[in-house]
Amino acid sequence: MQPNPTFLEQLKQGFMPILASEHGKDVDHFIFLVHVLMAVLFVGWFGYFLFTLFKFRQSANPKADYVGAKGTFSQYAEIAVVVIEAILLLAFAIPLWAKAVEKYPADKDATVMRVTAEQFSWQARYPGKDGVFGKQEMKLISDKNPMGYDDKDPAGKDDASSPPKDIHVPLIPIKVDGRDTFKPVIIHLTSKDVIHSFKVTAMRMTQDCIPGMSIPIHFTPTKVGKFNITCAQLCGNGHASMNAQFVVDSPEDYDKWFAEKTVKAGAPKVDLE
Ligand SMILES: [Cu+2]
Repeated sequence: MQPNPTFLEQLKQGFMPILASEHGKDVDHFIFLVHVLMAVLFVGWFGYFLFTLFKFRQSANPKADYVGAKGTFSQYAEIAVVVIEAILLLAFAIPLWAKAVEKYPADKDATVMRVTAEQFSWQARYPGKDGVFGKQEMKLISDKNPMGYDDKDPAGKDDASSPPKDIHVPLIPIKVDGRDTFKPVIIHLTSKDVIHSFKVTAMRMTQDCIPGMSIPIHFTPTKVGKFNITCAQLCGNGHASMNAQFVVDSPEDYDKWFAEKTVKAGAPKVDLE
């Protein structure tokens, strides 16, 4: 399904973490370019440093020069660095960001879910077969119903919650404009308490979860597997224990997991650890 990686792609993958999302290769390409620039700067400036140590050594310059160096090379080098950084920003970083923002998939073409962060766990909610989440009301919020879901809303009857820290999505092959790809995933992120940050390195994805806000992210997984979720925002004493699993399943495994592990929204709430 995927073309064989070129030598350059293999080289890039060699020092990058496992990649399991479609847009991730653009992120990796960008990180690679930034590292190339950093390598050139490291070697270049270090060479320049050695050159000045040698050229301006005391034995060759017994008397201080009160005017100082008049060469313009370092100024040109600085301008070149600024120009290259501008190119990285304008030609690579901004288009990459624009692509993610503009090509937002429609709900009907995606796996949609909600993930709620809390000290110190994550919980996913799925809309069920109808693809619609149950209504939420501020006045319904209680200890047993922290997100204020309306139990009487028919759209919410088939909503389901997964066990804490266990989040699954199916890997569904689709065709877009004749090209083989997979069904995108949309996750609406929020938090019950403080600011957390949902990070799945394999998906090249990080987004803060902010109390009172629902922030959507989208990406296209490309591999089945278990990937780490980490909290990328220092959120309290248990911050380091917020690691969890983001599992990309084959559609069959996903259906099996969904039937066995998730709890219907109407049933007693799954206790968060
Ligand atoms: Cu956290």
